[in-house]
Amino acid sequence: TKLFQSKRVAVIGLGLSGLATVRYLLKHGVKPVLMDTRLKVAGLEQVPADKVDGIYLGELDANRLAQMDVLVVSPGLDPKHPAIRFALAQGVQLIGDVELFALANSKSVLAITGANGKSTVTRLTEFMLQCSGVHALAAGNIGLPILDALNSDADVFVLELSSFQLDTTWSLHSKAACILNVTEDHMDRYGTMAAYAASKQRVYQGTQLAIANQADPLTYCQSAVAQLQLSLNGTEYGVVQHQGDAWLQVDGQPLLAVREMTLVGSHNQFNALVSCVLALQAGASREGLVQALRTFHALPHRCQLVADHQGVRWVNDSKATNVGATLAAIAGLRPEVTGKLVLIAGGDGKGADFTELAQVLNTETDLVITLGQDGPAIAALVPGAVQVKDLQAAVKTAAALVQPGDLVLLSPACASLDMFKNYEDRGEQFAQAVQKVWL
Ligand code: UMA
Ligand code: ADP
Repeated sequence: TKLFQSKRVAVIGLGLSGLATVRYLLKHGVKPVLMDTRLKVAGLEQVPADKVDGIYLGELDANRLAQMDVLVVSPGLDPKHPAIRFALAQGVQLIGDVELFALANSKSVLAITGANGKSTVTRLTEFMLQCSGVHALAAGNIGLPILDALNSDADVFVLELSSFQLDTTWSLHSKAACILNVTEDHMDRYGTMAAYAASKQRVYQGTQLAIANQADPLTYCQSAVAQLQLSLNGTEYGVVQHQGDAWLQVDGQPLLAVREMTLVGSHNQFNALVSCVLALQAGASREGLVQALRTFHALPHRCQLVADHQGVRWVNDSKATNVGATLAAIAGLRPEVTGKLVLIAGGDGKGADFTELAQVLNTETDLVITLGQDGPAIAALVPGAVQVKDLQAAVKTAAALVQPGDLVLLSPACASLDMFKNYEDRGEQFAQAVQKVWL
């Protein structure tokens, strides 16, 4: 931050990470200018107005931005905003909160990105390290702003990084970094898969070990660092037959039986393998890995069982905000369903192409119920799909049709923002609606 003390710094976007950035800069003697495109910003009252160099709400003023030396831009704001582009063309520097973290941090870092599975791998890796007696802390896109994490005395930071955060990061060094998968998401911001994949590739800059997904060439590291391409079929790392059972294999040795893991679905076996490699790289023990895999609590809103009533299971996968996540949830759960699989999907598709869903919806699900802004686009793929006006109606429609052995899965393949506060709100409303149908 000494670098910034004599500079004019603007913090653009005053959400969780923006406010953490303001606290961080103030603590280090930088007096920033604050901006947000919204007219009303929750949490702004926490900012000591007399300590900052002005607060500007509403449409960004290109000339004001051009007078700055550095813009610290929040992940939720597209750096292609015309006012930001104008300032960059005048030579103003663009960074994000992860870059500020990287410039100040001296502890070990593990970096995780991907279209899906980030939060699961981040929490599981943190837990494996903790079970091994290593003081690890998860931060970043998972919720704890990365600059707040700097205040902790953790020895290892396990960072969940979104492509938005990676776009404004240059100096991050990590012991290991992984891209779990690159399936379509955020097309409203990136336009093409190539641009989205290029953003994810930035996680490999400055890492000692790149961890890629063998099944997904877009995750392969393009630069010449040590690289591991993981697959469930691998012999060093994978799932192997041992003592008549399927076991996770780590470093060429069986680690534990897959059925002893609390996480379910083949996508989670892959997540577990990646977490093992990451955690070992930062000092975890094999005993710690085993203990973590046996006791890890699956995160809420990710293929979470919310009710098991009269032989019908209701599963909340509200965090499935893109097509790839919904495909993984269906593939992971279908083998466990003896009766019908009913899918509830739809919401804000963020410009996605849903055609990849068509085949799976027609062959692997028995009924599709759609809602939200892009519900019609999904319904159009499946003859017999039922369109409803809200989540309560979706649950009622499903409840009227299900029989013992059936499973109802909320896995929207879409963001929630057209109808809900966020994906958590959507998942909670689903769980409440499910409880209500039996009253
Ligand atoms: N916004 C404006 N104008 C602004 C700034 C923001 O309208 O000037 C809007 C954004 O479009 C967005 C909202 O405000 O709808 C929040 O944006 P933000 O950048 O202020 O977000 P933060 O509150 O700082 O939260 C961010 C991450 N959010 C985003 O990247 C959108 C959080 O990830 C993260 O947990 C937090 O920092 C702490 O690091 C959430 C997320 O949705 C979970 N991430 C996306 C995803 O996972 O798909 C990328
Ligand atoms: P993220 O933080 O990247 O959104 P989460 O761990 O929260 O990822 O999982 C989100 C959803 O993605 C889950 O609900 C699940 O359906 C799906 N998912 C989880 N892991 C994987 C994976 N390795 N590959 C594909 N889909 C996955």
